Amino acid sequence: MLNRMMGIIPNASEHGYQIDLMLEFCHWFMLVLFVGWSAFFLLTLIKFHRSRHPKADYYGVRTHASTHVEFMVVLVEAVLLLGFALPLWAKRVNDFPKPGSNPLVIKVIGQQFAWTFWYPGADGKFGKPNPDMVTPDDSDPSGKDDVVSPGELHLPLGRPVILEITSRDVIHSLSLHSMRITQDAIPGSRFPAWFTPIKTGEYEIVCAQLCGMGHGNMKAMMFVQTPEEFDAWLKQNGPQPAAGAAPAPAAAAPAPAK
Ligand SMILES: [Cu+2]
Repeated sequence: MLNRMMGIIPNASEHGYQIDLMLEFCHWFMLVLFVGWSAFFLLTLIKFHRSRHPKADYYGVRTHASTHVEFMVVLVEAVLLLGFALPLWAKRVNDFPKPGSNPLVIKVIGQQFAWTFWYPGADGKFGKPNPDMVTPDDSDPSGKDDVVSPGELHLPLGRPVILEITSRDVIHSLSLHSMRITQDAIPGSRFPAWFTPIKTGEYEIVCAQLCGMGHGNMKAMMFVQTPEEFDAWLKQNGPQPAAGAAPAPAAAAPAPAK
């Protein structure tokens, strides 16, 4: 409830509800602390006003109540950290989808001020990139079927996705709010992030790291589609048969060995 009041957008990933649960808990806890400390502050203003205590008492507090309250706050924070935050984080960094679960691996390249998404194509292998990092080198055959999609991240519903995130220039941060995923894009490094989309739809992608004058416009779109729609999109954007080529393979010359 508090999450919604704070304007959080609906979750669209498998693990997202756990993060939302933790956020909700955090918000309630902060609300309790805010009300508690504010009441205490007002109480001290009234109770220790100069008109009531013209002479300072240098001895101070004589009960242990505040120690107990502090201990409870530390305890709740420890539960938040050890019970929610660390297990969630451990799952993000340790439990990467096994090859058997057929994860879709996509390279993500950030630059001032755009995102490029690179799919490995049917062979499942990324081609060698040119020095510009966002176009495949023609000399590498495994890059022939790659799909490079500037500004549009298309994902199939229900299939685990591993994003390998890097940057061409300065530090950016890929933020998929609806997937509850944010990962810095750092030049010279490739950081993976994974999630499973569970809701079809169109979502906004933004840069979460102040990266220059155009940072606010560094947006892209994410489309979660049914697997059929996704395959159709990939095919449409993949290598097209050369114009005029015979579609029937029967009479065609044997394909060159790979
Ligand atoms: Cu950026």
